[in-house]
Amino acid sequence: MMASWNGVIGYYRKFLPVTERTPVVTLQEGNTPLIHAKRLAAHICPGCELYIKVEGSNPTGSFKDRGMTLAVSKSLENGAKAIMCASTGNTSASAAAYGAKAGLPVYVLVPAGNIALGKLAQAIMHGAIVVQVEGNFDQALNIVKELCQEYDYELVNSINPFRLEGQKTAAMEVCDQLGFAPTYHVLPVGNAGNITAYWKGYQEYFSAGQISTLPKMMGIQAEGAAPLVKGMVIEHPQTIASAIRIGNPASWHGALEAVRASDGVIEMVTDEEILDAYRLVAREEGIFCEPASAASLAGVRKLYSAGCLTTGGTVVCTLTGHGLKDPDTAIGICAPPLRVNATRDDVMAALER
Ligand code: AN7
Repeated sequence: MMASWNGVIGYYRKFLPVTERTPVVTLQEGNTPLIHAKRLAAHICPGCELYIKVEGSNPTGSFKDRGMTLAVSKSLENGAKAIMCASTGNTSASAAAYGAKAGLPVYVLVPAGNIALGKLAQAIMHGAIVVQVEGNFDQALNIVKELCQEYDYELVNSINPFRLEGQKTAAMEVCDQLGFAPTYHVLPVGNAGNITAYWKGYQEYFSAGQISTLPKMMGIQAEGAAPLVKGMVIEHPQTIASAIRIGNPASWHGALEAVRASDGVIEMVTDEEILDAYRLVAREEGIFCEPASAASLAGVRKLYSAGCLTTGGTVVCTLTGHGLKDPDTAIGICAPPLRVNATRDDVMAALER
């Protein structure tokens, strides 16, 4: 795969709505690691085969790149003058990068004070026009929808169907890497596009005869931002996992349908459970993800404890974004390193402490 890898449109073209006339805008996203997480499994789901799909290894550090390559390519094909999105951070970072690559202006609305530092840095650095809105993601998305109807901007949030088309390739990749479909696929849920896209990918691979079983889809929300679990819009969503601080998911129906049709579950975890999993995967597996991503692992732990995961089953967990996006949260939960005089003895004393 490596020598010729040219992004998800290149590799999964026959499953995607592109033609020879589609100008492909790619940063060679996809082909991300699928890691057998034995040490972590011993802590959170002993007896299960746990695999981690490391989506933080995409070009801008999150799974959004799979959808953005499609959405931006189709925007160019359709003659859009600019692209626009609302974002809890990762979509804006990805839109900014792919928009730059396409030579399109990028307009981004983010909730003021509630996006991780690295994501803001990415959006600004790639030259997007970033507007911080005094409100939450759901409010920002409503404004973006209005403006995109009024002007010639292409909306690149996951309500753009091309986003989900691109993101479904992650499910196909998991099957290609494992050689079969997992028993369970667990992922964090915010705006609910990704779980919808994965289910579409699994179903299409099943129809194409590439896999002979389908996984149960397990969606995990943060307790303070769990509209799908609670069955109601959350007016003021709260969680340390800022990426999934969303109270009215756009793909509400798609997510619940994926869970229903696959005989899966939708579950929630507390911020404390998220942070425990966030630290544990970093320490046991050498994988640094962002807090929202760790919700999936916290979910595995909770579902396993509740007896919802069969021993011997294959559990694939998507870690959606890279830990470096949100250094503040990491530094905030770890003890700061000791600082000593530059002498051998002081350094040794520190190591022995
Ligand atoms: C790391 O960037 O909604 O359920 O605006 O960044 O498909 O929304 C991000 C979502 C999970 C949830 N993990 O995925 C945005 C945005 C990470 C994320 C999700 C997001 P969806």
